[in-house]
Amino acid sequence: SPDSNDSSTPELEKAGLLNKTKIAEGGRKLRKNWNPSWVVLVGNSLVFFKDPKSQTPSSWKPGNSCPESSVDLRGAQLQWANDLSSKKNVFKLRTVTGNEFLLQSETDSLIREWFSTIQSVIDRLNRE
Ligand code: I3P
Repeated sequence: SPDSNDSSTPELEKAGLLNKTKIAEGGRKLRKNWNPSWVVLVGNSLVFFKDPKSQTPSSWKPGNSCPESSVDLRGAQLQWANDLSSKKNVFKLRTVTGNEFLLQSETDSLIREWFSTIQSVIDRLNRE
């Protein structure tokens, strides 16, 4: 399309369902609370939405797809973290502000794709 290189329209890199828990906020440890999350990697951000399957029909109204939270990937760190959970296929994302998230999928190939795609965005931002 003619607008595909418009720098004001960040490129959608990836979207899908992952299990997510936040484990630290500003460096302070939080109690784990795993939940399915619709995760969207767009531009320099990872954006979290409520699991569409857990939403009521009324929450499908246009304009109600408000993100739960958004993570700036600039300066973020990504590492495999199977030692931090009894679940398999877990990685940790740490932001410069000291927020930490675990992301997980039962599907090996899927979690590897997410890891490498997020890492490539972090690497790109580090080169800027
Ligand atoms: C936690 C819950 C989490 C688990 C966590 C438990 O218990 O079972 O799923 O993390 O383990 O403490 P609660 O619901 O009572 O808070 P994983 O599934 O990632 O293992 P942890 O304390 O060893 O992190």
